[in-house]
Amino acid sequence: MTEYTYILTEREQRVGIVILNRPKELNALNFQLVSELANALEEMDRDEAIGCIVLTGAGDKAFAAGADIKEMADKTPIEMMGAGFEAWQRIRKIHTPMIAAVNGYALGGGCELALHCDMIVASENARFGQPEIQLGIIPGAGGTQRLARVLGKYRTMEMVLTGATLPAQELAQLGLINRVVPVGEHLVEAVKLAQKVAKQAPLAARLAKEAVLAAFETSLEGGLDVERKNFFLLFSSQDMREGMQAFIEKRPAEFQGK
Ligand code: CO8
Repeated sequence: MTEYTYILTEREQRVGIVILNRPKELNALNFQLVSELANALEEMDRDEAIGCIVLTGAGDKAFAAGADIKEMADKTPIEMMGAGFEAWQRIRKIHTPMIAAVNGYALGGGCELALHCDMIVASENARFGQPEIQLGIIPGAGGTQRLARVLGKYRTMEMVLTGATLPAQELAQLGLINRVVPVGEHLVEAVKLAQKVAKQAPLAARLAKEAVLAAFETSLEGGLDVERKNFFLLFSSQDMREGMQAFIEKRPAEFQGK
C-alpha cells in the first residue's frame, strides 16, 4: 500500500483501516490530509480483497477536530472550491461500505467525515458538533444536509446555529450512532462490525450501500428505482447463485465478488 504523510493504512483480513494521523493537531483535516484520504479510500475501493473500510483518528483526544483552521484562515472561495472541496467529492463516491470509529472530538469537517461513513461506532467520550458558526462560516462538507436528514430540523438547527457539541450517548438515542462503546474500544468494535460486513457478498454490499444512500439523496421514486435495478442486477452475479445454492445445501456460502 502507498505511504502517506498524514494518514496511516492497515489491513485486518478483509477490512481496510485508515487512520487520520495528526494527533498533536487533533487530526485537523488539512488539504493534503483530505487528498491523501481520498487516494487511500479509492485505492481500497479498487482492492477486491477489501470488503469494508474503517476510518479512525490517531491519539486519544479526537477523531478529527475539523478542517485545519490555520490553513483555511487566508483562503479565497476559489481556493476552497478547488483544493479544499474536490477530495470530499471523491470520498462521497466510495462504493465500499465505510465505518467511522470515533474517539473524542468529531467537530466540523471531522463530524462531516464521520457522516460520510455508512455506520458510526463511538467511544463514550466522543462528542460531535458543527462549531463553524463560531468561526463565521457554516458546515461545508454536507453537515447541514446529512445531520438534518437524521436528526430532523430542530436539533440540527440548534447544533448548526449555536455550535454546541453533543455526546455520543445522546446522538445514539437520536439514531446517528450505531454503537457507543467503552473508551478505547471504538476501533476494536468498529473492526468487528466491519468484519461482519466484509464477509458478505461484496457486490451485494456495494449495491446495498448505493441503494440505502439513494434514500438520502433522491426522491422515493428515484430511490426505489435504484433498489430495483440493483436487486435485478445481482441476479447476474455468481455470488447470488452461490448464496442461494449454499442455503439449499445447508453449507456456508463462499463468495468471490463476481
Ligand atoms: N484546525 C487547526 N488546528 C487545530 C484544530 C483545527 N480545527 N483543532 C485543534 N487544533 C490544534 C490547536 O490549535 C492546538 O495546536 P497548538 O498546540 O499548536 O496550539 C492543538 O490542535 C490542540 O488543540 P487545543 O489546545 O485547542 O486542545 P483543547 O483540548 O484545548 O481543545 C477543541 C479541543 C475544543 C477541539 C479545540 O481544539 C477546538 O475548538 N478546535 C477547533 C474546532 C473547530 O472549530 N472545528 C471546525 C473547523 S471549520 C471546519 O471544519 C469546516 C469544514 C469544511 C469542510 C469543507 C471544506 C471544503
